[in-house]
Amino acid sequence: MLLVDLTVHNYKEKDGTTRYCYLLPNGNQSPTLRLKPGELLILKLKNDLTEMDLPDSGAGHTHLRANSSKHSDACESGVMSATSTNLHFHGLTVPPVCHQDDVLKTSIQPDDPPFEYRFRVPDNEPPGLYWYHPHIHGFSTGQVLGGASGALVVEGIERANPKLAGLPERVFVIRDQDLLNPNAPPSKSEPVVPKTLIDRDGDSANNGTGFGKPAKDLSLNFVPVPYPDYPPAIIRMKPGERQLWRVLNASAVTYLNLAVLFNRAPQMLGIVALDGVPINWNPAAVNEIEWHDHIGLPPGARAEFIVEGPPAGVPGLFVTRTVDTGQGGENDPNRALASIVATSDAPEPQSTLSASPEPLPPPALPWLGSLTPTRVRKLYFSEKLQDPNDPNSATTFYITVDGQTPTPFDPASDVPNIVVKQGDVEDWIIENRTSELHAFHIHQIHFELLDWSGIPVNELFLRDTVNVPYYNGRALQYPSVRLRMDFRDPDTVGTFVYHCHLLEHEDGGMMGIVRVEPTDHAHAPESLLPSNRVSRTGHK
Ligand SMILES: [Cu+2]
Repeated sequence: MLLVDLTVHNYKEKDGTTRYCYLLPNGNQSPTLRLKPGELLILKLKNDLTEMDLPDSGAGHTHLRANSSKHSDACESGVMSATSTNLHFHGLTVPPVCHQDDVLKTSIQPDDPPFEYRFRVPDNEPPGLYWYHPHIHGFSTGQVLGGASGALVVEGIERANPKLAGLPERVFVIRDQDLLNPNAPPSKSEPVVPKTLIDRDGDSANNGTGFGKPAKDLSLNFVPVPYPDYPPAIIRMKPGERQLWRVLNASAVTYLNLAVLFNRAPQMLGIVALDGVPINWNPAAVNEIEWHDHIGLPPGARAEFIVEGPPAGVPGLFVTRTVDTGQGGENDPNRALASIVATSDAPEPQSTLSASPEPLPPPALPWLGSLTPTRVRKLYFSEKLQDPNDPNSATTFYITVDGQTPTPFDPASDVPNIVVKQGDVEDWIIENRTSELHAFHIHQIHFELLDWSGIPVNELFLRDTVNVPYYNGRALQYPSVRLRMDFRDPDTVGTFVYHCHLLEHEDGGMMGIVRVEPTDHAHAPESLLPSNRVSRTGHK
């Protein structure tokens, strides 16, 4: 059992930005939670947020679902304000009910006593990197951009992949934040971006040049790497040492494209898990390690990979390369994250994987990709300027089930956009009708990427967040992904959300509701029946 007392706290920096963090009683920030499959987590969250004249994010409205008396039930209040908070455990297959992983109604206010999250990590949860962050609709961006996020490791990845036995491991959380030096000219070492390529935000037009002002600064485990000079953090390793790096993109809006360079030459990275699931979780997986020289990570996604330290004296660099996010997207240029310094006296990471792991039994359920989907649904991302004649007016963001009327997410309604039956698998085609990338994410479940704009890719591994390519305005068809969605686990029964993981888009309306109905109503726990709005308690 893991007992954690966290306080979510905010304060104003000298530069006027508001920072958020989770504090342990000893003052440590945003701890990495480590849990074994089957282990109980009891996390008490105290809301210590104060009003800081936050910039409006997204929809920006304060929505009171129900009665907002001072000590309203945090399970039912649904209050959405800048000082409300809650937690989402991204990637875990735990039930979408209050005190576990509900974000639709759970809302903790500053006056509330510490709120208890209590759940058992499922016995069959794949070992890997998950994370926690607040998920109050309309206010997620501000809190996550401010730093409210942390890693959660389900231990035992070396039991799924024996090649990892005995490796030292490190967890890297990459966050984004508002630019520290928004008015600084680009570094002198950069080529000058022609004026014609600069968009209205003052960014380079994001045409993949890799240069220009980024939309947000990045930090690596809270060490900021600010524009324009990107002074890197420092990672010390022993020369040639193999380590497992577990990297979380906890950015609110920034896409990453990770690479490790020695003397500027890209090195091979041995991917062993994506989005918390080992890539050899599929019994038919050919490789236990997939070697690539770069790894794309949309906001919310994770990658776990083997890195070898540079030879002694050879300078190493951990970087993110540019991502072409489309005309409507943010500028995500090339930039350094950390220098890798190899010396024989480098300290070892704090944590090492077991040297003689007991192998995990193979998954009990058949591989998702080997099944026939019960049905196929189509959804699409779209955007609309609130004043079509004013390109600077606010944008409304939509994710719409094909055939339904596009409407931004309505927190006052819990009418599902999609109803599925527990036990089913479905294929969802997600189309992008906008000129920027979106990152499709769904709570509670993982999926398999089958097609990329109609071209079969049939990935042999699972994801919970996937990039959807942007529309270039010319092609005859919108770009899309086809996903095999897995609703077999009984823990998925209930009502939860899918959304774009660029949190400005989610806050701005790009979210929908799915309800997973139990196969047999007669045996469903009362609290999970869709008509029941009174007793959504997750535990007693
Ligand atoms: Cu989006």
